[in-house]
Amino acid sequence: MDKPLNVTQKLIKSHLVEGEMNPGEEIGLEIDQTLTQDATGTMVMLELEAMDLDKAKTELSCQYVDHNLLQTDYRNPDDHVFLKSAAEKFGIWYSRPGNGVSHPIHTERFAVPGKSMIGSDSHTPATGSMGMLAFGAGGLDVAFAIAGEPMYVKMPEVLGVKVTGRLPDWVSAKDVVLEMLRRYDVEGCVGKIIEYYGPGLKHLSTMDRHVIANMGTEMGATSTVFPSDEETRRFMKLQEREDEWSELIADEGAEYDEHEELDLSEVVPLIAKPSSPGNVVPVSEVAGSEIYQSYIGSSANPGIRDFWVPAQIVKGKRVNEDVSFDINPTSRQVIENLAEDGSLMQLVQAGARFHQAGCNGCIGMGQAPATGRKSLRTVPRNFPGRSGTKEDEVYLCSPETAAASALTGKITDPRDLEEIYNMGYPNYQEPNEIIVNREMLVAPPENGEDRTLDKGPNVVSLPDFDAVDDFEVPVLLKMGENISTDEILRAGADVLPYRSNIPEISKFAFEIVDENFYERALEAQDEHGGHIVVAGENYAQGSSREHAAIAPRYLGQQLVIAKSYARIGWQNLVNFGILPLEFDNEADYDDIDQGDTIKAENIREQLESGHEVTLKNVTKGNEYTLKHTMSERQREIMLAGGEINHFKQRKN
Ligand code: MIC
Repeated sequence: MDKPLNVTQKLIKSHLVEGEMNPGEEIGLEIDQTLTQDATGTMVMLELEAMDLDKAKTELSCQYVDHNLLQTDYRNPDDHVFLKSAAEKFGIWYSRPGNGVSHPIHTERFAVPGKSMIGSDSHTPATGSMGMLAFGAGGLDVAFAIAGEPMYVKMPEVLGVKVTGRLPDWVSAKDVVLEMLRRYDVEGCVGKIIEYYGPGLKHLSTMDRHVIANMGTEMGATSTVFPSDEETRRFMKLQEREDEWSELIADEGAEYDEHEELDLSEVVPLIAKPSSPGNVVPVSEVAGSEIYQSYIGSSANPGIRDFWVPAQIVKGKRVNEDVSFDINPTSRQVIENLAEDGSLMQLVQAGARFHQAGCNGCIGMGQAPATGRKSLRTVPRNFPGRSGTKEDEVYLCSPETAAASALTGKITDPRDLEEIYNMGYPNYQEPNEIIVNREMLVAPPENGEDRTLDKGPNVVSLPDFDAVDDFEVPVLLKMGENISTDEILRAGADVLPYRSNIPEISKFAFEIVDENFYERALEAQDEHGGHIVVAGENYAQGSSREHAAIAPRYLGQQLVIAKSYARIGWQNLVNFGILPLEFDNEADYDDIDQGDTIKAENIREQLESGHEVTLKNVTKGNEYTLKHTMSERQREIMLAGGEINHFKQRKN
């Protein structure tokens, strides 16, 4: 008899086109669906153009416009127009600006149990809430998937989390994932897929599972997977898609590489302090601090219940006069349902500032907090400066905690509402019918291949990059642990409009770490032909934005030496020909300083011959033997100067 399989193994096995399912080995997976959002999607469409693609080869691809929604000049709207033309040309669905956040909409409208997907957004694993195998990836990997190529990833280990019990009052799915973050921090699940199973799952709705799968990314996980069970069926029926449901559960006796147990009844209200999602403590530990903002919404708390519960909490009351109570509805569908059930009125009457459906302030596209003030948000991450305010103080919490704190003006454990307002916990019962809205999802035309792309002046084609060669360049930065892509190339309303313009966006590279980085990089490029940077563990964690590799590469970055890397960030470096080397020992990291000159000799031969590279520190007179974990296929990509050059070579 065949070995019993868990859900992750079943999903991988049914999509495996290259390699063996041995943890750590590179495997190739067939991809059924793709998701792109506007802030990364413009680059994906430019990449498809560079690859001369005629039509998407996937079963379904959808381009969402949810990030760059502010229209303070022509740039963002030009991108929207460009994306619609590209969606038509390449045969891709188009979710119009204002329709809402990609991940929950994809889960509601398109996700199908048993299918695979990659998306140019790190939170793509959210659809793992429905028994899908979904990965976040850099734009170029998504472009290749749209072109029908496999996705390559190191075969992950599977961390099985057995869920028991039932959540207490005032505690919700966000607290569950914060509990996981408390245990695993931001790098504890690198190289793993988290699979949830067990009797407790029946008390978690699909949108609760979405919250948990969405933020698995914050632990560095390759993905998160839930089974497709009766709850999935109920959800799909509610979304008028029951016919697309099928069961996908682990076999009796299936095993996991690692084990964890989570008793829902023991979870308490939790909060991640500034400025890392892994900085988790009980809300009670920080209760009492005054806040400036309470912000509800985003892909990390997208369900109707995530607005309904706060609406019940603030109903008939007024939020504190010093609090900006920002409500960011997930989608038009959510707005319609909140209007129908009265929540919208309750929120507005309590003082809510209602924004359009989309990601908005989650990536600093508006709603930046005031200087030195605390902002409580239900969003997935709080890396430094991401909100748009340089020295921000963003806390991540549940909608319950955000609503309670909006009322009192101080960080408040929602359980205290029972005493303060004599209030019982508003338990949400999802109705048997909801309003389903498909109106702003535009289906691709049958034959759009001849459509010309509508490119505004800010949509600039990708620059060409040279193949890797010997160098002698300065170390421009020596950084510490857990440097996020928000620090490498920040978000914010002033930067995001340049996502389709590499020369312009490169001016913001590493600005959070060093304000003068851009000028120093230009100088190093002129004088030495480039530069390198050094970092600690988990380099390039966080978002999937490939701009965090392309912009430094455009400024002459040859290589990064780090203690370790986040998966997507590492892959993006390889895709764009920046060599990702790893320290073999702590002493070498300690030895190397900002300003040192590093020399690489016979680098091509060194790469061809194995997994070690020796570099010389000319300033100190030392040599370092460093490692890399690229597969043979990736070494070829690196030698070609990146994936696009490699693709062109393969075609000729
Ligand atoms: C994020 O949450 O960091 C983002 C903004 O959605 C990113 C994508 C981006 O930078 O455009 C992500 O998660 O990948």
